[in-house]
Amino acid sequence: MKGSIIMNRTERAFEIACEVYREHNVDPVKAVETLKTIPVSIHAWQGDDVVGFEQFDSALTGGCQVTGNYPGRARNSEELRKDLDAALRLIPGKKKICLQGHQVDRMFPGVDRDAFTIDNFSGWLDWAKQNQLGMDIAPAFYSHPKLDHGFSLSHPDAGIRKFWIDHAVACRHIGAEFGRTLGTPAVCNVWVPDGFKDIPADRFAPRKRLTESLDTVFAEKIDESVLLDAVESKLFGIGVESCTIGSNDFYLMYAAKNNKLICFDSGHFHPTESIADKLSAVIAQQGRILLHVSRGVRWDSDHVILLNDELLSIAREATVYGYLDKIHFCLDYFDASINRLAAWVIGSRNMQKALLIALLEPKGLACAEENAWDFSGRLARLEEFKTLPWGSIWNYYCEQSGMPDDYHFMNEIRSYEKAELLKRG
Ligand code: RNT
Ligand code: ZN
Repeated sequence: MKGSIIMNRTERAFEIACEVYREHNVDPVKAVETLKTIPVSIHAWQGDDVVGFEQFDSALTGGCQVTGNYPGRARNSEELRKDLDAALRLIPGKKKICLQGHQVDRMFPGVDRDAFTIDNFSGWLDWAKQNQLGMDIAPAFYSHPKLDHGFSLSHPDAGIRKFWIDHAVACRHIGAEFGRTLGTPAVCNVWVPDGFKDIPADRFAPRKRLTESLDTVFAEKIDESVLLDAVESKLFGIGVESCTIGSNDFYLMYAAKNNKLICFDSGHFHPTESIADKLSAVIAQQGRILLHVSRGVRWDSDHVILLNDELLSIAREATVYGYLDKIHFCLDYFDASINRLAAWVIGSRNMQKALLIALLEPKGLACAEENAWDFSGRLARLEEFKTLPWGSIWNYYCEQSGMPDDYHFMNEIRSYEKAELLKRG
């Protein structure tokens, strides 16, 4: 770009922004190069409203739900891949796709979730290979008649537990196959909706059963070069307000003892509790973290993520200490009241913007003031960082990646909506 005679506006703004950052001892080119290497796993379930493609009417059996009826929900895996293709054209950077265990490509007579194999997901595998995408997976412990009274892995009945254990094992095998074929490990995340609406008489027995079920699910050792296991906690959900069996304390202990990834979902904690502070706490002592990046609003945990303080602090804490390789980013929200591609694109771009802002932070300056106990100076510094010209670096990055900037991407989404989504019944 330096050698070219005429620079366009984006390039001119980028050059000026680079001057400002260099004054702060930050190399924006390096920040962009790092950003390009951070995989963000995009949650396929925004596209089908977490309904899955098993072709039986399972949506109302509970455990996980979406609100809204915006036209264009993907009704099968081909439609979903088509929608993802269109969304991915508007999301810069390195991407993976995360599937729920019921977003099958095809069904076979008599084969239920407990016996799914890679053959149920072969279309996904071919597509991922063609598009050089990594894949992640999460067993779907909801929207199925075997979710009885809202219980799966911690259900008192051994037969029901076995069904869900087998589903989780099936998903681990499918994940391992994704990992092997695509050359990047698949993250397989276990989240169960089990819990009580009202105050239980016995919190211990279901937690003991959940521990035992998880031990069985993870009994088979699978090489971490192809599969990484994660477990996800939650404070409460609709219908399980009084007790969630898989609480944060439960899974934090489980992950630490069994060397699994703990999954922190930003919508799964008390509203004043931020997951950003948890990252250094876990990594200072042990391993790795899966982030489910989401946004809680009152009792819902799944709104499209915004470029707000919460997201900025998560990205900051994930990037600035040099342990980025220990953090896995997966988006997890579903809004069926807006265009689903817009939901994907806006949220994914916000994730990437937050990461870029974090990578551009003149960390050394604030740290020097902190180390000298100059907390007033540190405060002034951190506030100053907020007005640094990261937007010019972002626009340049989009242009370099052949993507429209934030001002223009909705045009593409509107055309796709007209050409494709509005035609779906
Ligand atoms: C639910 C959990 C879980 C789900 C997905 C669809 O509260 O966050 O991760 O969002 O399984
Ligand atoms: Zn989640």
